[in-house]
Amino acid sequence: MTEITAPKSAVTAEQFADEIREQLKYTQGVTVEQAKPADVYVAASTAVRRHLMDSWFKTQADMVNGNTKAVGYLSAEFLMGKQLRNALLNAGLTEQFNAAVEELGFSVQDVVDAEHEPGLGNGGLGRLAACFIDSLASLGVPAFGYGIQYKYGIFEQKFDENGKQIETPDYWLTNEEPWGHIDYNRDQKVSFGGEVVEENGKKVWKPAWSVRAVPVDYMVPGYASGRVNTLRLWTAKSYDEFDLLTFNKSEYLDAVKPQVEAENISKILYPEDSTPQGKALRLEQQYFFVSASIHDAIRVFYPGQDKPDLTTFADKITFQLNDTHPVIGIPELMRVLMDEYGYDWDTAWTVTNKTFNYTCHTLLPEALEVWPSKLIGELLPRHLEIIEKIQDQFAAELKAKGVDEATIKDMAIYTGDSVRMAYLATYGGSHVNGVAELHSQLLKDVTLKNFSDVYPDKFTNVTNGVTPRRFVKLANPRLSDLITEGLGTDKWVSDLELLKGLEPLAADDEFVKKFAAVKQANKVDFSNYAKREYGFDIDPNTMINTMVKRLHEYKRQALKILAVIARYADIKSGRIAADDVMPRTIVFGAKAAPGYYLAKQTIQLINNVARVINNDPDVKGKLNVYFPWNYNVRLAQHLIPATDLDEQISQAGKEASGTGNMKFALNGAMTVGTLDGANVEIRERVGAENFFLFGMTVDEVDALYAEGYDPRKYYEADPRLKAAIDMVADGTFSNGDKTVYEDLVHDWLTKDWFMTLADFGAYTAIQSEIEALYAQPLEWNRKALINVANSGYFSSDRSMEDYLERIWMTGPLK
Ligand code: GPV
Repeated sequence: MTEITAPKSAVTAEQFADEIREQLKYTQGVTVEQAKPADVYVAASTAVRRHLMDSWFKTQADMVNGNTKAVGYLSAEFLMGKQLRNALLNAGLTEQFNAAVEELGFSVQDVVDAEHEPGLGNGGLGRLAACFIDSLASLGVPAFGYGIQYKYGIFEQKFDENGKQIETPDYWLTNEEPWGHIDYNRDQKVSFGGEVVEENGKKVWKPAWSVRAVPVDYMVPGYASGRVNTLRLWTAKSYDEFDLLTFNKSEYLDAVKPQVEAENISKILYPEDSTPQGKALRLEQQYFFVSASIHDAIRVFYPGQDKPDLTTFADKITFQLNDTHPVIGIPELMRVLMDEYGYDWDTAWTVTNKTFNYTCHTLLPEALEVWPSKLIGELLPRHLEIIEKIQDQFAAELKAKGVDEATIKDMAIYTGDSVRMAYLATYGGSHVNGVAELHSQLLKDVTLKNFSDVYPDKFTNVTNGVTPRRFVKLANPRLSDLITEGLGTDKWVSDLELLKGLEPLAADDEFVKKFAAVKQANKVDFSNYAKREYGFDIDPNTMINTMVKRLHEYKRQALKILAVIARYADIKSGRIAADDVMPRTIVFGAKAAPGYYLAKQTIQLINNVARVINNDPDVKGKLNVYFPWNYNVRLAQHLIPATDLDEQISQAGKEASGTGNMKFALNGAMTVGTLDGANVEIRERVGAENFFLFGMTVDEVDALYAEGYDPRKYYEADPRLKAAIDMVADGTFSNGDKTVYEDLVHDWLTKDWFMTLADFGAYTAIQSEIEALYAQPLEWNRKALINVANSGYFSSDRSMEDYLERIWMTGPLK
């Protein structure tokens, strides 16, 4: 007997169909006959939202009335993915929805496809925030996600006829968006500029301009918890719809200017990943959402109180700073406590220090935000004063602790010229965490070493995780059913460590064959999807070998594409007989930051390698390369369950964690990877014999730098590597034009900052091991199943439990 615990609403399919009809008729004003799939999508979404409403109210009431500290997850990005299926799952309405939609004469697929994914994040950091709020709701922990409702999310990626990336705006709000509820009556005023004056011995900030922050609320339904939390995304509106005086002079364009300027603040998501973009608008965005969120939390937790006792603030809510983007919240809370509520500095500092915690997501020093003091002074003059005072206090504290002058200078939060946001976050909050064991260790040993020496107790680790609801249950229904069958229960969806119970089944050939059949069926599905969406002809009987993530030098897509070129040359030159080649389909997915030149060249190269290889009869059926454009959450949900082999090949010591690696392991892909980020922990858990490890370690990388790295040596020493690079240089992938990849090749041969060439030998060497195993499907699938069985740790539910215990010191609502 299989135990089924998934939420199931008592509503029948007929009732749900009636609710959709009502919505269509009374809210949207269309008949069922007139309705398009997009209308039904809006109606069904609104209906599900209504089913969640009572739980949403109850969760808010229990949070405010009870004594459970809430979590405020402050994040510039929430990469949510589509909402409908997830909401249906958590409301227990999936079957009713499917039946109702058919009864109304629509195809379920068409209705689900009508949803436009909100791309309000760049990559791992934004998706992590989405997984975390899903887990908090599922654990029943009261929480707010606080961020920005960008009008334009991450750009839509296209490729031109030369294979170059083209960025086009993502018009995600052009159609009705049923999930976000705009709440004009819970707005906040956010001010900028102006000056600070003294009035009766008190500092008073006289800002020059203000914008209206209006919340747009998204429900965050928990799975089987009965709880629904809130994601509150702020949108910027102008206070002066238009300037009447100007308008009377009929200078129409000038009249609407203030409105345009105010609304610019929440207009676009900066498309950078791991590199700060030093723009005034970005700082405005950061302050905008953080200031509104802090005031919102005071409104929520001290309802109707003119003189709230804010010394208890840190007992009401704990703010997690998702990287440095929201760190301006530290001086903002100081300012609010002192200037708006009259507390003294020390009281304000104690509260602020207790309220904030900081998660660092990088090891790249260039990714830690540093703002010019001048800019902060112009936009937020009072905050700059507070930061200066924090610096004075900090320096005195260090001195008292016996830290030497040089080190105090090295650690400066405020240098005079600039403000280092990571240092401000580390000093201003209670805890700092990295996102995988190795990363947290390197933060202590290298990136924030001085801080860790002085404040060792602040530092901790929480290894990232991913939500099993979206990335297993929704993305991979076949595997989900098989897991439930194997375990005799579906409880694993909210207790992922139960997957461990699958391990004995890896010895059962019949079960392993069922597991293999699931993967094969998923590959067929993906092949059909890729045909429909992209026009690709992917052979589902080949190994699907995937590399999906942002395009970045440190992630080393170049290593993969050079290995593909080398393999192509092996076959072309007859060094390997075509018949001896294990057929592979390589799938890339990656967006490059629009200003990141080498990353964009790499995209162009991948597209052109794909064009040449896919059109070459000599390698037909043996090697194919596809690059579906616009990689996003939706594509991830289709591609990950169909992947046999996943690439996690960053240079050791550069990837903070990675979360794609976790999604693939949970969906029964094998990983080829370096000892970097969370790969280390994945390998520890699934077993070294079930993971394809290659490449230099962090220590080996450091040693090679120290001795002086010369990429050309590797080029000269390895004929296959040389041949591959020469093909890029000689125009093989650019119709004979040698200039197209000149800069890329030059970089490889003279700099190669992330040692792609040095790891090429090890990377190509492990391919024969991979292919030998793939030639034995039963053994391959056995190992892949062992990966699934041992990846339960990588649930974001576990990450949230770690944060609750180590950092937030709170728990589920009673
Ligand atoms: I800093 N990350 C990101 O997506 N954007 C950023 O701006 C920064 C970090 C990523 C890291 O690169 C990943 O290793 C990590 O898994 C992810 O954040 C979530 O922690």
